[in-house]
Amino acid sequence: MASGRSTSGAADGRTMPTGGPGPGGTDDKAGFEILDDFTRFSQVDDVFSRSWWDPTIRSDTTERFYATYRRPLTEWRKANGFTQRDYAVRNASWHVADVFAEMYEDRDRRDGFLDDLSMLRDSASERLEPDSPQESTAQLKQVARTFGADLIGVTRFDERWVYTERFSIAAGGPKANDLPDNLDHVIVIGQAMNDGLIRTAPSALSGAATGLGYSQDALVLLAVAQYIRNLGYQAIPSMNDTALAIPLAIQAGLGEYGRHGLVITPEFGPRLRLGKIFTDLPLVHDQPRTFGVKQFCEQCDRCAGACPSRAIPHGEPVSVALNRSGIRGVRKWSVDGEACFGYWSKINSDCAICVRVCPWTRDYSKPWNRWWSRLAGTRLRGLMLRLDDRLGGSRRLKPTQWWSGVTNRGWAESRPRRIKPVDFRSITRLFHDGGDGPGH
Ligand code: B12
Ligand code: SF4
Ligand code: SF4
Repeated sequence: MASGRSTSGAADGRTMPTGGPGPGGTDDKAGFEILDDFTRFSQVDDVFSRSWWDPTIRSDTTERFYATYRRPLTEWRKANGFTQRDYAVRNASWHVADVFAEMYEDRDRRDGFLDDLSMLRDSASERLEPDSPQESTAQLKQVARTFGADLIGVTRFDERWVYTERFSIAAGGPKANDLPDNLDHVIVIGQAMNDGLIRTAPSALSGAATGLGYSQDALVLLAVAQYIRNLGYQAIPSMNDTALAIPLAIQAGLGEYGRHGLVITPEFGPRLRLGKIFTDLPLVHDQPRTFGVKQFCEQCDRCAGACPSRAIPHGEPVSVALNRSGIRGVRKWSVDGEACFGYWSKINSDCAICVRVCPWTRDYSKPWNRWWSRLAGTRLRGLMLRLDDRLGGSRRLKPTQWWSGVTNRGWAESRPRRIKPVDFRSITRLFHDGGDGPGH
């Protein structure tokens, strides 16, 4: 990657002032609360990097966890969803993403995870000048959707979310995270994760939703970035590397932040993987959009109650980092990454229980779910939460059911056929509590 702007040093003239209003003054619209002690984050400190260099995280258990992604566990436990067949499908789903990640290991690169996706041709020498940024944005979105992007938004480059350093496996420590100059725009792309697989969480089988998300993301990001390069502009596609995806996705208008620390979108809820492209193609920016998630999470704590590692907070947003794997100076609901990853290592697969149980995870192609979300964003949110509880919206699909062809469970995916006989007393109680009543 061409090097120009070092993101690790002090302000370079375009650095956002800490505690500032964000690009274009979007912090208020995005619901961001950035405090004076804000400090940019280094990728060296995220839990995955720490599982390489930090003895308080790295252990025989974490080593085995990673090894299972190369060789399926055959004799681990008989549990439904953790058989050799489940590991086989999970690891196959990761295969394309793994090919890119391992392609340049000899150059100390892990494309898509610690380094940007670099398997690209150079930009065309002649630039095609668009009639207007509006036109190039519309064309970009049309191309991206055609290439398979489920969601796409554009925001201004915001250095606050760029990692100060990357993690070098060879050095077991930091390496530079340099971006070329003038990449003023960030395109954020969302890839929906497979609903049936997510419904089986926690299981090795549900990990296939993650792998598939990354493999599809890599292909879409590379193709869209190459399109931009063919127009004569710079484009750097990135999956988990380079910058924090969540604040960028919120600024680009993809969705709102939830208690479980994930972006919730009106189209897929939190069942989404995020990628981004840094570019100098002239583009117009989307605005953050809110649809009632924050107020809903204030009443709901289903993810916090369901998390087996108690990593998700029950209370108010806080500004203290829980450990060295948390960013400093942002008031938000924060997940304990050490605890979450500890659970993954124990079950030898990633977890997505918080995605499965979130009432916003539903099939929005169904009209009753679109109605549910419209009402969940109003004062009827308490009622909508209880309705989802009552109808078993967060239920787990047994992996053996998935293997026999069932891909949904509960009313959020299919029309509810067998609703329990109407209990008029409980309905009266629901209305009596009012839409804004306490959560469950
Ligand atoms: C490392 C990591 C993890 C680690 C460790 C996190 C850590 N603290 O080190 C663990 C194991 C916890 C993890 C788990 C999961 N992850 Co993860 N993770 C990442 C990764 C690669 C880096 C994030 C990071 O550096 N965190 C370290 C610091 C910054 O963490 P933090 O202070 O707690 O901040 C978190 C949030 O509060 C938010 N955030 C950070 N700064 C700011 C600022 C503002 C203003 C706001 C509002 C939010 C915000 O982002 C951070 C995400 O960890 C990102 C990809 C990326 N580059 O962003 C994916 C990512 C966040 N993970 C993702 C997902 C889906 C998951 C899982 C569901 C696993 C799965 N099966 O897919 C679980 C969910 C756990 C949970 N409820 O949060 C998605 C989220 C998509 C979405 N809908 O929002 C991402 C974006 C990956 C992707 N390519 O799509 N993850
Ligand atoms: S992924 Fe699992 S362990 Fe991690 S926060 Fe979500 S529910 Fe908890
Ligand atoms: S489960 Fe409830 S509290 Fe958690 S993110 Fe979803 S709506 Fe918010």
